[in-house]
Amino acid sequence: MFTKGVTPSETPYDGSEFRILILHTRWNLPVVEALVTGARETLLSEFNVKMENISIKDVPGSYELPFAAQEFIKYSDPKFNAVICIGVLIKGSTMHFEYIAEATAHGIMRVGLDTRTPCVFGVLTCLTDEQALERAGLGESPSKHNHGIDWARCAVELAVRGQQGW
Ligand code: DLZ
Repeated sequence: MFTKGVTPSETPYDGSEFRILILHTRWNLPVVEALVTGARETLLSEFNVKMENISIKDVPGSYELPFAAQEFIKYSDPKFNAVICIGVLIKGSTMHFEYIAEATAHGIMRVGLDTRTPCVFGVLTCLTDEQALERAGLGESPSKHNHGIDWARCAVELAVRGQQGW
């Protein structure tokens, strides 16, 4: 079995001067909280981001993530180097899941492109509760993995490369 998630870059990225926003939902909060913790701890321990430079804000559901990210990016001063949008969508018996997942994914991408601030898509789109738990590192299987770790790595890498001018 290969390692789950993104392999850390061979480049030792330094996040010590970065301001990072972790924007998360309150839907499916126990799972979301584990993902937020995974992302925050990785920013602190792997990239030396300062505690006071990590802002954590919440919104009701995943659908709100793109709009809120756009507003925080627009009005924050000093600006954020990257935003990690975290949510958990779990499929129900209606079409709600499909609409929200697609709108959220496209919305987060658009905010990133429009604002030129890296916006990480940290939204799990799961068919079952068990899938969500596994991907937040809370499941029963040996291959469980907290994807918040990957999202933090992604945010810092994109922020560094943005600063260097790609
Ligand atoms: C309505 C809804 C449903 C059914 N499921 C979820 C979910 O699993 N995860 C999530 O983050 N949000 C869900 N929402 C709420 C929507 O994202 C949104 O908050 C509302 O539709 C109000 O715009």
